[in-house]
Amino acid sequence: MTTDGGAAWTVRAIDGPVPDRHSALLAAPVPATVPGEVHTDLLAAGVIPDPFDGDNEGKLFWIGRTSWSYRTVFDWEADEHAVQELVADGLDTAARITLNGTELGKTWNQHRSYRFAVTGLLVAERNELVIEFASPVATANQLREASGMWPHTNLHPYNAIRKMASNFGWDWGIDVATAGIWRPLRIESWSGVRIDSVRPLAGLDRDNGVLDTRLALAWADDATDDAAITVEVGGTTTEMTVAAGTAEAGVTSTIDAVDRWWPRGYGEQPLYDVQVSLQAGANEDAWQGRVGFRTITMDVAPDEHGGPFILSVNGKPVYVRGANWIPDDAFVTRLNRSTYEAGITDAIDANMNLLRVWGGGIYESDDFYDVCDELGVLVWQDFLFACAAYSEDEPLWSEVKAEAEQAVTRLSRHASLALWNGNNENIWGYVEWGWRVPLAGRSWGEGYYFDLLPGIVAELDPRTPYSAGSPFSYDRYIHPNDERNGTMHVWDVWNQVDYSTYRKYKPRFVSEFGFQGPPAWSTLTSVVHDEPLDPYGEQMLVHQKAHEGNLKLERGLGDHLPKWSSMDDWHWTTQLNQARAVAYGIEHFRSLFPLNTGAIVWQLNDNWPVVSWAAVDGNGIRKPLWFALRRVYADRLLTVQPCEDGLVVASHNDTDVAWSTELTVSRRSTRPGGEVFASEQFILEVPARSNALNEFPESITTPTDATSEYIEVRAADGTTAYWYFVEDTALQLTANPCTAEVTATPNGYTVTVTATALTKDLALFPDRLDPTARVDTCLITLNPGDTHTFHVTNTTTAPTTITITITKPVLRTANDLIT
Ligand code: BMA
Repeated sequence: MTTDGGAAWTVRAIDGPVPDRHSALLAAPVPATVPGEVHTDLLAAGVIPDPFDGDNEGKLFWIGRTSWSYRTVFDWEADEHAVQELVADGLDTAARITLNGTELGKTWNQHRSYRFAVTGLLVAERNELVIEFASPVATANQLREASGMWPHTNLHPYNAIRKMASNFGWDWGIDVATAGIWRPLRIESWSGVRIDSVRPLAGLDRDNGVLDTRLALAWADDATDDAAITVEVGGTTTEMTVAAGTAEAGVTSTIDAVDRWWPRGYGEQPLYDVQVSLQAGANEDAWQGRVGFRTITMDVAPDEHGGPFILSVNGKPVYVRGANWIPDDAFVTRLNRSTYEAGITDAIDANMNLLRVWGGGIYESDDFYDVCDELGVLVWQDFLFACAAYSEDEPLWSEVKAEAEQAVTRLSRHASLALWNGNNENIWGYVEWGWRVPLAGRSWGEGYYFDLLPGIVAELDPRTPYSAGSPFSYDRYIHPNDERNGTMHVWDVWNQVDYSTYRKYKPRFVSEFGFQGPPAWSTLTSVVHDEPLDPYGEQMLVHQKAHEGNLKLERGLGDHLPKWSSMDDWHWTTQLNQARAVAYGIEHFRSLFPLNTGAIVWQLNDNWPVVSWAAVDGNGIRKPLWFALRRVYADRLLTVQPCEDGLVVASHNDTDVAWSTELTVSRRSTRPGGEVFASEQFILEVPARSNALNEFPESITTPTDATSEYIEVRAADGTTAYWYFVEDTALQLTANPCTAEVTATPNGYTVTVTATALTKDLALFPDRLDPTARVDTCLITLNPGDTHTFHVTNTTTAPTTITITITKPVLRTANDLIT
């Protein structure tokens, strides 16, 4: 029934500021890839250099201001079917589609799929399909000029057009404003009836699984045969027949004693194949997908502290340890199942249980949600609105309606889908960012978030909760970013104030907070070639997009770490400060459990090599922040927290098994030898899914000299926590506190470090020697006499070379920033 639309595509420029040296593009097309994008096509054709490199971003702005024409010629062999349609799963963005000279339509929504009738337009043998894309930058500007300005962040009026907002550049994102046929395209030929969409909604009735399979059917004008529909799931087969012309059908299947789907950390992820088949006379169609049986609820009902934000799966509240997810490549057509697996594995290995697909990106491909289903990662899906006011006038309203209906229809089956969220920061923006004056009473998006979108979710995916926005207080008369109610974004830390401010908040749920740091050295230097390298270098600034980013990196040091005096120290200091800042926040939030029910850090990933809030950089290297997240997102976390009377051991046991372990708490010297001034032991008992706050004996919390003493909390099961009475800038740390020994292994080497004095935040950066090398641990604190072994893999660097180079800047400690 499905035929590929064509094999060989080309792309050429139609008009725009094409530089003279590329004027040939106006006349002679270059080969194109479908699905693909014009930037990646020009790159593959050798026309442009890598947009990520150096200062190429600005040099390539002309591409986003140019209109492009994609063309293919394909053979068509007439078949016996009555209907032919051109199906485009995604066009980015302002497109005009013509087949054999007949215009099929014009589109301007990247987030929709389209189906064009082409019956009678196809000819035997040679058919010409042309899709012209108007410049997205010019289109957005024109739309703004025609309809007026709606407030937005960043440079371009991305809110005027339904295209991925961050593709126009963001405070971590390259401005590429690309165009192209970004999702598959094909011709479908059919007769009688076809399955237009399937929504298998999996729910529970006590121990039984109930699958409510909703079908939308499309019928040919001359169809007369009834359709027999069969749904097979979990060993049950359910059949029904519908009369010709029936647009919608529902089939309910029951699976006795179904195995429930759980997020990771709560149980297994059993998935059930669903097979839908349809037979109408001689015509048939089929659909298959997988579902998981579980319930998800969002509880925001007011309590004595304000209003909580609790996601529960199968009735069990989940403490969210999450990260915000942005499109994983500025050129999203380069993403595939294996890149998604790598990204989601980064989340899982850091002990996360939820990813929030942020509203300035895309509805990801099915691969993303399939992997999340399989691995038990909950997905919080934003509708695609971010940091802007959006007109509710036509034609935008109808575009939003169509795209949201399609997205909910496509994604509703996924077991991992935990929440639909109306927008990112737009309610907050309306309340606080000065939009009311420029809007002068015009619409700003409220109708989407409080009316259209919740209506679509209630109709098409009633089993998944809906939230109007993030942040939101679930009460329109309370400030949307109120810490006592619902979700909160903590952004004064990083933008304005020291990270110690995290402890001033008692947020019910933090859905964004974060701190910048540079990518790995090898990632940075693969694209930044300033000589000498400097945070304010020309190419560096291309790779630092945040408003006053460098100033905030510097101010963010507070008195935590000293100011750098070399580029090597800038890099290590800012990476370390990023990791410490975010860890500090999460340790505090978890100590508030059950008042606080989760944290979603901004952001897991990058879409190119850049200085950003990401934990994993654009080349896939895990930054020190990632290792800090792995520690503070562990199932069981021990921290030391200040309280009114001094200090407490705060322990969060986010597992179903009670935590009982012997704790040794000691006050020690930071100096060589690490003299133990006081030490006590007690049994820590933390029930399942609980928090405990234990007081310290006074002998531990009262230092003789605050600048040379620290507290160590060590559990018999190996968990540790540390407390320093002063910041590192005042702490007496020993220079060269450790020695390192290198041993070759089959695919790399190990580095065993032995401490002679307190060694703070030991880190190894093997990418400095070989960009492909990866290391398993980072930010390790060692007492004198302790050893730690780093395992370096994926490198062919000869160990003999390494032996002499395992020193600064490959091996680093906080000590060497202070001493
Ligand atoms: C929040 C996010 C993003 C942004 C981040 C860092 O506002 O929603 O828009 O990238 O802060 O500034």
